[in-house]
Amino acid sequence: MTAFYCNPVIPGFYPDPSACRVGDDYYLVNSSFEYFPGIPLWHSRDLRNWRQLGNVLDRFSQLDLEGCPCSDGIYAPTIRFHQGRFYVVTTLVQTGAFRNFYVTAESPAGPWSDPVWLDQSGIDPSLFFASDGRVFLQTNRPLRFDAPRAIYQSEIDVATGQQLSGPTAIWGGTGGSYVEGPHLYERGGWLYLLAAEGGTAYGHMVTIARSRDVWGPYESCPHNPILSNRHAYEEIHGTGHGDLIEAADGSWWMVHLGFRQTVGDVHTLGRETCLAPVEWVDDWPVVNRTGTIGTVVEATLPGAQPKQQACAREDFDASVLGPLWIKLRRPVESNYSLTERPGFLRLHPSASTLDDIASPTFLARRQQHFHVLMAARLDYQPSADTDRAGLSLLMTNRHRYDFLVTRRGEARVAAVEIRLDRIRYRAAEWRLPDTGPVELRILSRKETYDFECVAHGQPVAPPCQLDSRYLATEVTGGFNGVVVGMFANSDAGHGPVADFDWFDYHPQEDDAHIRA
Ligand code: 6LW
Repeated sequence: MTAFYCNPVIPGFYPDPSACRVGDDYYLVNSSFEYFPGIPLWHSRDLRNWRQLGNVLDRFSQLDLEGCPCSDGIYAPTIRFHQGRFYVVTTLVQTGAFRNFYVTAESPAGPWSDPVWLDQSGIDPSLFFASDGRVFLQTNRPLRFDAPRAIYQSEIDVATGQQLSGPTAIWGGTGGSYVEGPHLYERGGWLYLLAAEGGTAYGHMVTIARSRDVWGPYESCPHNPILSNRHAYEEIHGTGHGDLIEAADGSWWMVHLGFRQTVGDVHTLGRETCLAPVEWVDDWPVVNRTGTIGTVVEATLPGAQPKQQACAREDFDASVLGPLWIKLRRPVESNYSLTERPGFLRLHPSASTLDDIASPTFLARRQQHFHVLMAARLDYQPSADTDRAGLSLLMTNRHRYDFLVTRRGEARVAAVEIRLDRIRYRAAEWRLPDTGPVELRILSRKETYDFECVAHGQPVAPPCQLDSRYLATEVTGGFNGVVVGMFANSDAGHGPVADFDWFDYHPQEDDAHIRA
């Protein structure tokens, strides 16, 4: 029987995947940049259906993102399991420094330790536990611009993080730009060094080299790059930054990132987690037979796991939020309450706004589907035109669409505002009834967002439509994808609270294959 699965396996802004296996269980982590908590952690038994267990960095003693610009913060983590302990190693990019650290846990659900800081800088750290007990750290080029671009390695004492040898260049790649994303594996007497090259955009690729010795010399695979969609006719582009994994049944796989284009050859949802089958031929890996990957892949998965039903409505009845919810930088936790008004998420307004590199009141999740209805029911009585609460589709602090309730003089109004660098204007404004909750509904399609406001069960006006492509990475730059969230701010932070009764995220029919 022919079996198929669909990519991406984790849609939306979940880049730089790294995975490890413990028995029949697989664990996967992603980058998280300026969002808190950091490093989403997933579990699967078939490598295709992933359930988020939590976040690795969930307290300020592990992660303080105060003042962190967009797309700085937590870069590409690696997860490994060794002798009963999980290790996640990552980079904190802050104020021009690239500092690496790892945290450990006995259970992937946590608690994870406080950081153990490493001496070697450079991004994309990975740990290799050699069979003789030694532990090696790989990164891209440490921050010394006189050093050649290459993968660098040091030996470390993994109990303390202490560096036992200086970082040494072990492989310069195949000539592509941005040699990064290293991982080292042992198989059949060979050491394999995987890398990403070409930069994390349309020229992205995965390359590999092998050696008998951990320090090299490394011999490049004759069919490098082993994965790249740079010349492929596929909806998925930018495939790269992979991690190899041997499944419980002996089959091999690669998790890697890729992004799906929307109209106009741009992408808005960020870089997503994909899965590719791997075979070994002459002791070299061959990825998905062709070295390219698509949205539909012919392969038999290495296990079975029930499909996860996406929960469409968050009704804020529980006392804690699920792990998918994220906030900006170093959130002020007292601005968020699930208990002050039971059954509601109460947001206390911040003085800072989504324009600021600060920690404004904002609770968000990633937009994972092109075709999705995102909506919230908001009970809010603004008392001045500086009181603002609602939904935001946010790519960066300078690139977003706000859908908010505010005041214009005597009138309570809903408005759709465009924030694109210096281009800022109100695309629509509707007068609202003076009192009562309103529903803010955003219908996303590949090319558009429709904003519709409903009060007392009736739309207050026909929807306002905006083109989605101005939020694309090709416009905004950076490493992120669009998130959708609830916000509240006011002058000096003294305005009224905003009560959200529920938040809906309903993927529409067209994306059924992604959830199948
Ligand atoms: C990551 C680098 C990359 O550290 O983008 O896709 C950087 N590759 O390896 C940020 O995600």
